[in-house]
Amino acid sequence: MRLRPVRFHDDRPSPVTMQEEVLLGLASRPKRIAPKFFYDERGSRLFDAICELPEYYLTRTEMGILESCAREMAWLAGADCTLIELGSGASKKIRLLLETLRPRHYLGIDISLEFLRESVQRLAHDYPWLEVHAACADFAQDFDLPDPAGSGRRLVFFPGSTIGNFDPPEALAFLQRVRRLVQPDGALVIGVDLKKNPAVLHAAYNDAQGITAAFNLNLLERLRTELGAELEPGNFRHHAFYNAPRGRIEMHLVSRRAQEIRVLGRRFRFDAGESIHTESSYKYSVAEFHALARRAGLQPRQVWLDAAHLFSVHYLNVISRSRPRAA
Ligand code: AVI
Repeated sequence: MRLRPVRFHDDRPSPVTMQEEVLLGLASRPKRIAPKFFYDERGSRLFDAICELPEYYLTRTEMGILESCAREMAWLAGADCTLIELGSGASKKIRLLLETLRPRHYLGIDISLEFLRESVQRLAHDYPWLEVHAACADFAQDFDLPDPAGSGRRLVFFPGSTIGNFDPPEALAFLQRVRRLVQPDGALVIGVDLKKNPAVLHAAYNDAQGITAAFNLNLLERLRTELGAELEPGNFRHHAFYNAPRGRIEMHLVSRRAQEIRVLGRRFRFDAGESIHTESSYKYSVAEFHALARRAGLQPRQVWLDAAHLFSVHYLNVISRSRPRAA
């Protein structure tokens, strides 16, 4: 069997970006580091382990929804589309869509080069009929897309409620960028975690095996190995809680004591109990998410929920901006 080569586009943020962002974040008050820096190779593997946890209902619930709505989604998307996945291509979710939608082209975009390379190679191997492209890029920022397809309708797939990791203005800007990417006739399929009993949320981000804690603390290992930071990860602990007024889970790395760390020649002081805010995970009601999508120029076409209303999958079309015809 002849394997088609994967077309690879490297648009990685340079290491300077990570250095600058980390220094800026540690100098700000409260201290913060963006969640995209969780995903080095180990971080990506820890995240995969999180997705298998009994408490982390998001992944399996979204998968269940996709299984029951994939045929309807294929009908909405039509034949021969270009499927663009934001995030890695390792999951069962993209395989389900590839098998049901049978797109002509697939483009996987991820910030972790190693992870992306591996996952798209596997897709290319398993789906020889598919033209596979991969782009290593930070989709949280403006990025240029290689044009894999030419003409086919573009369907962007953004699963896992990663939209929840953006603050609302960033989420709006992101949806506006996706609209530009898929216009004039494309669509966005997006998984969005729903507001629910805070105890369920708390358990999902404080699992009994401590995998989420390891995922959070891995960020400090990354600062040590990649930026030569002088710090002791054991001097920090994982903390996650639901901030109800803001409708989000917050993850923090809390300093266990007063201490000083050094990063790239700069010193940063921590009081005991002071934290680095490492992630927000916003939860939306269906109505809140529809309102956000419409503000971005996307028209809700369909929404699918699980029976317990834990999670939602939205199909959003581009709102055409054509001028009304003169009477
Ligand atoms: C990737 N993202 C949607 C996950 C979330 O639930 O916000 C990341 C995560 N953080 C802790 N557990 C999982």
